Amino acid sequence: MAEPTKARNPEREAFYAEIGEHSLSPLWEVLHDLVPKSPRTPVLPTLWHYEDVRPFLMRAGSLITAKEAERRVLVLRNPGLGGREAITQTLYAGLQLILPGEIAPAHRHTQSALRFVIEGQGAYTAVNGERTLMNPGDFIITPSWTWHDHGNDSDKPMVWLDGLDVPLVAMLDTGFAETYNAEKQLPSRPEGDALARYGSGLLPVDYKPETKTSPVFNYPYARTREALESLSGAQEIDPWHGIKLRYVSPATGDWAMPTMATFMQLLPKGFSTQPYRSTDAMIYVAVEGEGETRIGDTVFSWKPRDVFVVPGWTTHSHHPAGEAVLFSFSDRPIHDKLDLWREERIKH
Ligand code: 1HN
Repeated sequence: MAEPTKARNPEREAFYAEIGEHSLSPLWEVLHDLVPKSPRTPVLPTLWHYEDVRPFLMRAGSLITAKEAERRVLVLRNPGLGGREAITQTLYAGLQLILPGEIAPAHRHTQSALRFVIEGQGAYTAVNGERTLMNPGDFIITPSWTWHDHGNDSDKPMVWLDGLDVPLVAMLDTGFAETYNAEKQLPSRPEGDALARYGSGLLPVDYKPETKTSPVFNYPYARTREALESLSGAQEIDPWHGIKLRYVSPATGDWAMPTMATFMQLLPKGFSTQPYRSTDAMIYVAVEGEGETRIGDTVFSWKPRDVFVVPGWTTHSHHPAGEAVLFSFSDRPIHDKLDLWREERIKH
């Protein structure tokens, strides 16, 4: 800390100890920690290679069933957060495995969840009575307080990344949860209903949003990839982002989820991003291609299915070996809504 520390002497120490007994403390001893000149995060840049984690996931698969576990997930714990179930200060992430024939039983909670599909295809997640089949690269939403269950009717393991606002909801003391009265929900709408109603540049004529979460709950990778492909020949490629798109709610134009921002970006072959930082810590999943990301003094080499974290307000740049596609998410909507979000585009 640049600020001079206040002198401590026995009289002051005795006073602090005495008032401590009365649930009081001297602000002047901690003022500059409470009000830092710029963000000082305990979150550490961290990389999980999928090929290292996958054997542990499969071992978990023979150790416990999805039914007994309720959710068979290996949590991606940020080593800077002292053993908390958190990947950043506000967000949680984990890799969930569901084996052929298994069901992860229905429940609901106030925490919002996103799924980013990593491996396998043909398992489903059901949200408030509508099923969607999961394919690699799909971004799927389980909005706050919606019933959800997952099942794998395919003949291969399915793995996806869960991202939830668990630490945020815990900090706000707003966690509620319920279990459903059956293992799985009976479908009340056909598959593809939400995408047809809300995700085709059209909306039902009298539609009014009832919640702050997008009514589209599966953004299929095939569509996202097609959009990026069409733009890959574009002239203006952002020096800091490459070709970066954000997922939005078609009902509001706002982020797809109230607490989590989600993005997909294409980095053209031979392109490196310029150094950049923003207040929101970012969780990245490599989808296609290989490359390196420099985060402060740390260099991570990634390939498809690897997950890594960029702490908030930490300068980073991406250096793909060839064309690459990255998915990412953060708590940026919260920063935005509280007028706290800042970014810095650095020029070399
Ligand atoms: C949850 O409900 C799921 O529904 C996954 O798949 C991970 C982590 C913390 C709390 C609830 C799921 C979760 C979770």
